[in-house]
Amino acid sequence: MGFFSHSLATVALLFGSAPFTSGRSLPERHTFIPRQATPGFSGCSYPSGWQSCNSADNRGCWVRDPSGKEYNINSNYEADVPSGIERTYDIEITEKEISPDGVPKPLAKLINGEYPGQVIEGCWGDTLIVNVKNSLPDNGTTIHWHGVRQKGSNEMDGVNGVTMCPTAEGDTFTYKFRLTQYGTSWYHSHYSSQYPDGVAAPLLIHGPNSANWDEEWSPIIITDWLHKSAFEEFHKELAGPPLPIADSILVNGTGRFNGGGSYFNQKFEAGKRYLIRLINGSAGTHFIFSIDNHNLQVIATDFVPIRPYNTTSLSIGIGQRYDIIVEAKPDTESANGKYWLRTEFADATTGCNNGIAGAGTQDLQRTGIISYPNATGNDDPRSSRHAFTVHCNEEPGDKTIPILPWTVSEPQNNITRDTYRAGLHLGERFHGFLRWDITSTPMWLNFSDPTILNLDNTTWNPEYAVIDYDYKDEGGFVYIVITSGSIGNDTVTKIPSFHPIHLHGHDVAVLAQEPTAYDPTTSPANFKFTDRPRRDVVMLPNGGFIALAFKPDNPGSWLLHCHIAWHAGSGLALQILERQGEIEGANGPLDQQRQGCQKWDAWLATHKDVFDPVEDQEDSGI
Ligand SMILES: *[C@@H]1O[C@H](CO)[C@@H](O)[C@H](O)[C@H]1NC(C)=O
Ligand SMILES: *[C@@H]1O[C@H](CO)[C@@H](O)[C@H](O)[C@H]1NC(C)=O
Ligand SMILES: *[C@@H]1O[C@H](CO)[C@@H](O)[C@H](O)[C@H]1NC(C)=O
Ligand SMILES: *[C@@H]1O[C@H](CO)[C@@H](O)[C@H](O)[C@H]1NC(C)=O
Ligand SMILES: *[C@@H]1O[C@H](CO)[C@@H](O)[C@H](O)[C@H]1NC(C)=O
Ligand SMILES: *[C@@H]1O[C@H](CO)[C@@H](O)[C@H](O)[C@H]1NC(C)=O
Ligand SMILES: *[C@@H]1O[C@H](CO)[C@@H](O)[C@H](O)[C@H]1NC(C)=O
Ligand SMILES: *[C@@H]1O[C@H](CO)[C@@H](O)[C@H](O)[C@H]1NC(C)=O
Ligand SMILES: *[C@@H]1O[C@H](CO)[C@@H](O)[C@H](O)[C@H]1NC(C)=O
Ligand SMILES: [Cu+2]
Repeated sequence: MGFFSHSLATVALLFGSAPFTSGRSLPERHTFIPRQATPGFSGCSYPSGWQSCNSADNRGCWVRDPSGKEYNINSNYEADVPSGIERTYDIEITEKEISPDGVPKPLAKLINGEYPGQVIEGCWGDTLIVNVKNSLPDNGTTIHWHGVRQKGSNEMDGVNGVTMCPTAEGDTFTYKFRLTQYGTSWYHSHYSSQYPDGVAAPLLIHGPNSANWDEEWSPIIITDWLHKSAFEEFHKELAGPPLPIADSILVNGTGRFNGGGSYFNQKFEAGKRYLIRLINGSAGTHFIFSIDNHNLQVIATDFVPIRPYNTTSLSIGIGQRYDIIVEAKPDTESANGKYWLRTEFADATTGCNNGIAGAGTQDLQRTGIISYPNATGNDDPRSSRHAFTVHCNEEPGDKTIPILPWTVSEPQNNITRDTYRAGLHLGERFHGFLRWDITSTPMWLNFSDPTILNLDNTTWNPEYAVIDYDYKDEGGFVYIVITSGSIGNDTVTKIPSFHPIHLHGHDVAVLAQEPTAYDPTTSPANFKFTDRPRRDVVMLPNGGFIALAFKPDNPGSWLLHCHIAWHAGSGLALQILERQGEIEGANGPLDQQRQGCQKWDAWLATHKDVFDPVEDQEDSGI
């Protein structure tokens, strides 16, 4: 529903006694900006006297406090956030058979019984409280809130072996954190190969946008989908080739396989501008999104609003999000009022990950249908594809400029020390197999022994891949260089590939993203420092390198990993241990972690037949 169709309800809410569905009455607050009816979400709520300034013609404005101060698209959300409410959700992880593409998957692991799981919605400035109950018979679980800054709440980051033990069967973990950013993201399990089996859902934080729109869609997760268990498929990553390969593509939980299943369906009305939020929730596949005959106006990369730019196709890496606005304007090229929505992926010839059976076949690329009111019959769209090349490169860095760019200063750290090689580590088997890594050794965590309960340590098990980052907030930026494969005279050979690199607890500015080999002496001279793209997942080009900058302002142990589930499981991850001495003071108490670990250990002790860590662990744990 658009803003205007809601405006009567908005007025009623502003002047009535604002109902608030969490069951608590908050008479001192007003509820406004109600959006589409996601269960459990009743609109945004700010203190009495605050006014919404958001409308179809002014999406840049959000709220105005009684003094007239605006929170808008130009507000520095890193420093100043409106005063939201506490919002509580309950979710349960269960196992159930589903058939999203017509083929049954027996042991899908689901959030509240659905794939994708329910949208968790909040508003800029809110605090989310999410009770996550694990009802899986054979697995622990954790939930990671992808891209959420978690400033001062590292213990809510949801990474087993790092910030908590897995939540045991029957146990509940309560995540609580502040939403200082706004925009589109997702939440997913960080327990081994669990998210590709279904534990993933959109996370939507309402706030201003950098261009105007009339109506919005609920966020859509685009993903590759496996008919078999992802835990089973992961074996291929270790023992292959052949490597893990998905069976179909799902758009918002709908897909087709061998003529069965169905297309994603949505409607457009001429002249309306639609806000569409795209999330790449794949395990191994990079997609190019397009809609025949329509332009895409891109307004955000991950949680970062950008200066709008137009394109006909959008390359989205795993874990990345793009918010786009599409203006509906049917033309005579489609005689039956319907247009294809396409999610294409590159085949092996491009050097991209070839994650889906039948890559390049047309049927797989056409995954959705956009219909106009005059659409007729049950026939397929007759529209034709925009001309564009399929590749897995990032959108060009000179296009994705943040509304509030950072100006990156000299690094505090020694970038020679902090240059990491991501690749398939040749010459040595780790836990029985060749593996992907990014430090000297693949990550291998003990679920029962999270980093966060070892904060007195001065030395670390090398398999925890802990890197000490003891830098001061006031000292400016810290840089990280990541190369795809080994470089120069490295003694260890690592095989290069594309990797979507995700850092927890931070956004990173991209100082360089090059397809050419890194040279420690000459490459840094070409780093760029102004108007740089900023996000939380950055594509590392095959055989090239990226240089990233972040602010060391968030004490905690933050995972940095490849978001291809198979590579992360293999070991391609490290921990940025930021300001170790301040972690306990800056974050909340760890009682929940200690209790959760006791329950996990008790579950393990009685479930050795299901999972014996000594006998059965085969992946990094994440
Ligand atoms: C998780 O559950 C799957 C079955 O769905 C099983 O194959 C796998 O071994 C379990 N893994 C762990 C680490 O608990
Ligand atoms: C995605 O699927 C959900 C559940 O079926 C539905 O409520 C929602 O409207 C869909 N979103 C879009 C954009 O189609
Ligand atoms: C998702 O990311 C993967 C890996 O980067 C990529 O292969 C796939 O094409 C992406 N999907 C979309 C819809 O862009
Ligand atoms: C980009 O697309 C939007 C929405 O379709 C349109 O209003 C705008 O004029 C376009 N901008 C350019 C530079 O073409
Ligand atoms: C639907 O409307 C568009 C213009 O609004 C027109 O170009 C198209 O031919 C119409 N299609 C049908 C089936 O009437
Ligand atoms: C930076 O780190 C490298 C590699 O660890 C080391 O050889 C070099 O001496 C360091 N430079 C400075 C200025 O500390
Ligand atoms: C994992 O850590 C726990 C707790 O420190 C310890 O008891 C257990 O022996 C460790 N497991 C392995 C396989 O090292
Ligand atoms: C913490 O230090 C102890 C003692 O040196 C060591 O045994 C343990 O492995 C360390 N923990 C981690 C997670 O590295
Ligand atoms: C590799 O080592 C050789 C011999 O020591 C040296 O001449 C060359 O500069 C080194 N190359 C790089 C890229 O460091
Ligand atoms: Cu990877």
